[in-house]
Amino acid sequence: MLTNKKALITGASSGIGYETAKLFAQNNVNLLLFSRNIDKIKNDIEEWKIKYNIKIEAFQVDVQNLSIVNNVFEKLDSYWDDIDFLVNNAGLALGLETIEKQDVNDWEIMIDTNIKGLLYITKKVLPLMKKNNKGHIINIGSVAGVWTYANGVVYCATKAAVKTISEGIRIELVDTPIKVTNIQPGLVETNFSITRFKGDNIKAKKVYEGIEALTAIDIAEVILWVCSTKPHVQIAEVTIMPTNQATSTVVFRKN
Ligand code: 8X3
Repeated sequence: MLTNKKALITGASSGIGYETAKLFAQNNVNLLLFSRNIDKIKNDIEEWKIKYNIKIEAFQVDVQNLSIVNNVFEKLDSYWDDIDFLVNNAGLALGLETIEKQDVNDWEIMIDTNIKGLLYITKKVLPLMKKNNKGHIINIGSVAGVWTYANGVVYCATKAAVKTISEGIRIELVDTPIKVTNIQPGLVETNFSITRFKGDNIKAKKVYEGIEALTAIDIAEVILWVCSTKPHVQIAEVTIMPTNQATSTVVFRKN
């Protein structure tokens, strides 16, 4: 069903971004992949190209950096002028501390990546989608954007911004065939917490203790589904949590 479609995925070398790239490849979607660590998946890329007979181009891009974003779009092959799916996945949480204890530099990185980076990429792709009168933007938000929690206030604020930006773009595009979806996952066991705790694996593991967390594949499957709906069907938001999670902080853990 998605054969010959074209997708741009940011943050494509790990977690939800990687699994979405892999699942899209398996569904014969041509891929434009951005990541800060794109070399990490260069073997996968070569394998997917051959196995699924698709075009893949990958670039080292830090979405926080506007000139890098502008440069990569300048040198892109015109093949990518009609992207069908933009998956704005690049994002991260840094630290779990009160506002007064949090590192300001961590705030800058979260705001620059999760909000500004998403906007920079969207600003480049949206005019092409409008010109072609087709497309679908899939933003990766979070339950953190729905239910604020202590010690993660700035991260929560960035994901609330993703929700607002998704809503706003959806309003601006109401008279077009372009869809906007905000995916809001809860506990997903990826390197998310390892990044948040700056490599402290023990702290990171604790986040997923006593609960069967979601996997990045679970989220990739939802992304594939929202991308597979009929042209008149727009999935606006998906909030997806493990069965034993009810809000960002209400979690039942088995001992
Ligand atoms: C990730 C989920 O609950 O750790 O966005 O904020 S949570």
